[in-house]
Order: sequence, then structure tokens, then C-alpha cells
Amino acid sequence: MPVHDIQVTNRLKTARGHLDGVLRMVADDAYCPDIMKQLAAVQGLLEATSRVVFRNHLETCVAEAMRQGRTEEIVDELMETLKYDRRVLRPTPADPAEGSPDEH
Ligand SMILES: [Cu+2]
Repeated sequence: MPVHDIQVTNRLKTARGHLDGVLRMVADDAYCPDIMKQLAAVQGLLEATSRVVFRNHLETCVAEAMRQGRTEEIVDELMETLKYDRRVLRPTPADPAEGSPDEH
């Protein structure tokens, strides 16, 4: 399995584990703000996963398309993708391993 797939799989499994925890909290009638806090953490994990997928896409599919002279096509596709997933461009507190903000 390629290293990016392993990273994505691990992050998704972590998010799933977190989500299972939230389901248990709801079943146990936990305090609402505590549930919201955990949901925000799950969302952060999913956003971080999306960034790994996005970075991998840039390094592989996009780079290859540009080598093949399909720059306009691949850029159009990227612009379309970012319309529904703009969060992929910003770091989230759930993913401090990505480095300081001034690296971007
Ligand atoms: Cu790709």
C-alpha cells in the first residue's frame, strides 16, 4: 500500500474511532457541549485527511497531467474541487504536525 494510502487509512480509522466515541456519548446522554467538542474534533480529523488526499493528488495526478500538457484541464478540475472543499487549504488545530502557519 502506498505511503499516502496508509496515512489516509490511518486517519480515517482514527476519525471512525472518534465517531464511535461520540455515538456512545449520545447513547449515554452526555452533556451537549461535550458532544459538540468531540464532533469538532472528528471534523478536524476528516479535514486533515482531505488535505493528505489533496496533497497526494497534486504530487501525482496533477504533476503528471501537467507533464502531459493537460494543464488547463487539470486546473479547471482543481478549481471545481475547491468549490466544495475549500477547507482543504487551511490547517486545523487537529493536525498540528503540518507545521507553523507561516510555512504556507
Ligand atoms: Cu489524484
